[in-house]
Parts: sequence; C-alpha cells; structure tokens
Amino acid sequence: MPLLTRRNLLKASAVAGAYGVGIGIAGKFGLAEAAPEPQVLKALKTQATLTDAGVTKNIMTWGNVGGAVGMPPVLRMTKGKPYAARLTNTLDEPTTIHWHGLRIPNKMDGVPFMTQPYVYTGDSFDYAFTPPDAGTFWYHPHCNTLAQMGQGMTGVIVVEDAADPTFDSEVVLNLRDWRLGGDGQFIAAFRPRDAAKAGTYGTVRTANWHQEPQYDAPAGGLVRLRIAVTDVTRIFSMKMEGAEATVIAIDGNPVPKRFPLDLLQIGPGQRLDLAVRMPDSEGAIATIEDIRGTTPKTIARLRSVGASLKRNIGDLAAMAENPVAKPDVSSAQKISVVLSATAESAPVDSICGTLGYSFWAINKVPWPGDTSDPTAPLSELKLGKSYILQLENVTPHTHPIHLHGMSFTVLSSSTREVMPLVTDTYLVQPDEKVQLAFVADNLGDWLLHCHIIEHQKTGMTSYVRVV
Ligand SMILES: [Cu+2]
Repeated sequence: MPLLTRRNLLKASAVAGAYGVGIGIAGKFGLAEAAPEPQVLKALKTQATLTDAGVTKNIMTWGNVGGAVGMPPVLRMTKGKPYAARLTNTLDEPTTIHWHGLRIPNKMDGVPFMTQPYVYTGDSFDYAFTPPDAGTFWYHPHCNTLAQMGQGMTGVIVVEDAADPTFDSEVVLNLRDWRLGGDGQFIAAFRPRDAAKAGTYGTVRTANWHQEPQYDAPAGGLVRLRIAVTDVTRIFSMKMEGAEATVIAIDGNPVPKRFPLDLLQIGPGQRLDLAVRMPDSEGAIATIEDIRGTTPKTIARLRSVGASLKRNIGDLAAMAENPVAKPDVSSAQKISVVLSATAESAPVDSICGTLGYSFWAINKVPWPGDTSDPTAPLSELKLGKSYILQLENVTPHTHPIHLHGMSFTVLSSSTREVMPLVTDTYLVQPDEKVQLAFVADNLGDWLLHCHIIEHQKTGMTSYVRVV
C-alpha cells in the first residue's frame, strides 16, 4: 500500500470517489469453500426509545434488509466457515466495518486509507472472510468513530464452534452508554477536558439498548452470558449478585483456568464470557452489576423460570483453545511502546473526523503526528517471527490497548499477577508495564490503539507493519 501520509490522506479524501465506487474486493478470500450469500448490513439513521424522555433521533445502526431496525444485529458466524457481509452505506458520511478481534486478512480489516477506501454514501463494500477463532467478538466502524459508535454503531459477533460445551441458555449483552440530554436527544459527544483525562462518559447506560433489562433463564440451569463492552469510554468492574458466575473466556479466548467472577475490570473493546448457574427457585433473580464508581449499577438481570434443572457448573466441558500461534519468547524481539500524554494541543489531521485536539501519544508520537511525513509504523515486523510489546503506561489513566489482526499472550506485568491470557485488548493500568507476546503471522498494516475512542482520536494510535 502507499505510504500513509497526511498529504496523501487529504489527496485521497479529495479523489477517493475514483476508487471508492461499487463493490469491494470480495472473492479473494475463502476460495476453498464457496462464499456464502452476504448478510446485508445497511448503515442507516434511525430513531429508538432509549429513555422515558421519548424517542431519540439521529441514531446510527445497521439494519438487515427487510428486518426490524434497532440495535445492530448479533452476527452469528462459525469457526472455520466462510462468512460474508455486504455493507451498504445510506448514511450521509463515509463509513467502514472493523471486525474487532477477528484475525482475518488485512484487506477485510475496515480501516479507511490503511486497509480499504472509504465506503461513501450510496456505495457498498463486500466483506468476506473465515473467522479462525470461536468466541465473543464485536464490530464497529473505523471512521468518524466517536460519532458513529457513540450514536449506535456497535454490534456483537458470536463465533460458534460445534465443539462448544452445551448450555441451557445463552444471553448476549451489548453494553454501552449514550450521551443524551434531558430531552432524550444527543448532546456533545465529548468534553475536551475529559478527553484529556479518563474520557467523557455517557449519561444513559444500556444493555442491548435497554436500561437494566431482564431475561428469563431456566432455573438451576447453566447460562452462557456473553458480554461485550462496546462503549466508547466506560470501564466496568463486573460482579454477579444472586448466582454463581464463572469466568470461562475473556476477549473471545477460553481462560487458562476458570475462576469465579469477582470485580473483574473489563474495558472498552473487551468481552467477557460467563457461565452462570441460575438459582434453583422459580422467580429468583441474578443481577450482573458494575461496581466501579460510588454506587453499584445494575447492568442486567436474569430471572429463574421453571423447575430446577439442578445443573452443576463443574459439569461444563472445557472449551477448545483457539488456533493462535504460540510465540517463541526466547527469540522474540522486544518493541517498546510508551503510552503518554502529549504537550501538543493544536488541532491535528486524523482519519475520519478529527476531534481537533491532541492529548495523547504512543512513543511520543501523537497520531497521525505533527512529526515529519510520512507517518512511520511503530515497528516493521517479519512474517512468522515472534515479538514482545513492552507496553508502559506513564499516564494516570487506564487504557484498553487493542491490536488489530493478531492476538497476543499476556506474559507479565510489573504491578500484578497475570494469567497467560490470549487476547486482542489489554487494559493497562496507570504506571503498569506489561509484556505482550505474539507471532507476526498476518501480513499488512495493523493499528495499535487505545479503545477509549477520545484517546484514540486525540493521539493514542499507532500501527505495526508485517512484511
Ligand atoms: Cu486510553
């Protein structure tokens, strides 16, 4: 691909119509098996009732053609089976889709100007890939993200594996806030003084676009609770009241050893899979709560129904590991990644909508940089080699750092005991140094960024190049 430069970006924006037309580049992947009919994801504006104040206008989402329009559909895929989606854009601005956590070819990654052109109003783009891993993932635009995600465009992906253990029920929770005023309409997406700190919080919390929803589940049964934090800012501290909850997977990957849920921090971009053993008595309620902050907040409730199935959490079979290559730690090259604030505060250019500020940096470079053109990759990696990202957070804030295209293994932390989790997003605490190892086994340019979108959009973004 051409070098990503600010000058080129501007030029590309001006002329992108020349190559931003029509259907994209599907068909190059998944040749082994016939590509399935694409699932149509129509990017559109709609309205929805999120609060008692009435209908909220200017919500953005994806609708299935002919289907009801509301929360982005939960996309169901199967590990190792080709999947296809046709994005058609009826918004009045460009968009794309990024498939967070899916290790798929670079051209399908959905980052404008880095992996694909803008998908302009009226245009379509065909995404086609084969998800290699089972688990809970999610999708969102990578364009004007604070507005598009903030106004609704965050959806959950479930990749199933035929060998998954059997549950009595499954509940998927898409957790996100909305920045709404008292009249139920959108207010300013962010406040600069908050963007320079933890980020600007929403005013209305929802799970599946409802406040404190309740779902029925078989009494005494085992529920697979798939939670995706798709909010642009909020970090949760998860707790279950009224039922036994066991952590079975984090960020799509089974945990090396299951453990009871107790105040687990999950940040923007992350996912948590729980096995919940429902109470035996009909009508009993289990509540998933957020304990972070001053008063516990109810996220959602599960209600026991029917006669108890009397299941035991120990009955649950293990889940298969995902086929993520194991890094060779002894030969791995180390890459230093320092997360810091930046002194710069002048407006900078940014892909898909600048916020007009620069507050954050990776290795002292605020994206896309007031440094010399062209913007260089953080590091150039050799295909098949092992690397260790040595992440150091010198800010007083927590940052969920996400790598596109490849999953890493958490090796060690300077501040706490860590499990060797395989993941795509690590929540780096203030003053923490952490080592994340991975095999550079996916060709192309891959973003590395904070998933607090205000941080991402005001500098905390970089990329690695695998050649
Ligand atoms: Cu951040």
